[in-house]
Amino acid sequence: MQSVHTPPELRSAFDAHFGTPAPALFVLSPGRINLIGEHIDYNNLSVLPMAIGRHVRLLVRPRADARVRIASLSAGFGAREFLLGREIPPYPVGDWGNYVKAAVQALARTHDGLHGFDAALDSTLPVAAGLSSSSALVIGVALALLGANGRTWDAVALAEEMAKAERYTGTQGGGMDQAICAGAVEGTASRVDFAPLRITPVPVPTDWRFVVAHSLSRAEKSGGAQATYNRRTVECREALSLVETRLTRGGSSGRGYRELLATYSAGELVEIGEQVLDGDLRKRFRHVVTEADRVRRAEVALRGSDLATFGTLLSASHVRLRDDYEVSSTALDELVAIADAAGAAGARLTGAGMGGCIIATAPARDVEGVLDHLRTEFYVPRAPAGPLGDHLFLADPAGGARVVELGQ
Ligand code: NG1
Repeated sequence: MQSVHTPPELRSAFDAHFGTPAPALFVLSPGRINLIGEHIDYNNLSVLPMAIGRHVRLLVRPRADARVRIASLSAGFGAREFLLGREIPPYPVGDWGNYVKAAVQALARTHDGLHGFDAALDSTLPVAAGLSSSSALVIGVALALLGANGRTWDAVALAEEMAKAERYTGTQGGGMDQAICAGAVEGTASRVDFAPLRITPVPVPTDWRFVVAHSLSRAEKSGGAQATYNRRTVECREALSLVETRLTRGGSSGRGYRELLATYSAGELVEIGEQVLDGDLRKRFRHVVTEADRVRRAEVALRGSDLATFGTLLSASHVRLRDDYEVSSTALDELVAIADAAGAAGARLTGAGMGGCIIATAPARDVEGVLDHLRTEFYVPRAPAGPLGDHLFLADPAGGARVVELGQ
């Protein structure tokens, strides 16, 4: 039995809500930064995320019945309680409990005879920051349920199942977040390929640093941001279909972006897009095909410890996300500009955008300068509430979600 230090405040919350006996499991489920490959996972194109050492954490006690009770320590979240089953009615749109129900309903459909659990939950990840707190919660709940029932799982299969499951909340997401959360290996980023899902660890050079800086505006996955996100997935499909129709002279080929990129270079596809598409669709298409190419080159740079090339690709990604995909914001652009001017090798928004965080990369010897500039030029004038370390921090490559059995 592995002994582990569980957070005392989480243990107190568990005891206050659920009394004795003590929790039996501790689940740690990481957030992530996406190094590069933004808004292309739902087009089945490869991406390069990295799990970070900030987590959704659950203390869990199995139950003998089908009830799930979960209490969050995060301010304003409260507790949720429902019955496990194959058809679980959702809470109102935007309720955090829907991420819990998403995982539980999906597993109830594929696993017979599951019992529920009681859990206290907290997070060292900022919420709605584009750091995948939602998928960390979904995967964390899945591990809590499987662990409480003594079931085993395969990280890749679970990630695939939970990517579909999370659509219960209304976001038509790709599978990047669930994959990196379930399948990350410490010390590495991962190339994630889709259809079928594959997770290939790529070591991160030990002298590379990744700064995470929050724009102080939330990247809400409900309401307007969710609608924009879902609209982008439709625009990508429309652009693809128009390009394919032209390339096959009206015949329907059923090919995807990946097949197009295997036949044509990104540059050729940009030209084809210019002939076939107008307005927004032309811009969305240009981002997608050039971003896929940047991911491929960024993986080569990462494997070759070539931070200058890697950083240039990150910065180019941000420009396309800002100008073509239109998911940046004034604050995100400002953070990127400050990081660039402070000597970062590259910087870009990470995650879905429309608020949330940027990442900036720099060699270890330069990173203090980047942090200093961000601190003095962005955060000091805005004086955000709470410790600065909640908004500005370094991210190290962490391992995937895990369950620890607690000794009594
Ligand atoms: P975040 O940043 O966690 O909202 C979303 C999607 C990803 C991916 C990115 C953009 C979900 C759960 N996550 O991430 O699949 O499409 O946006 O690259 O939908």
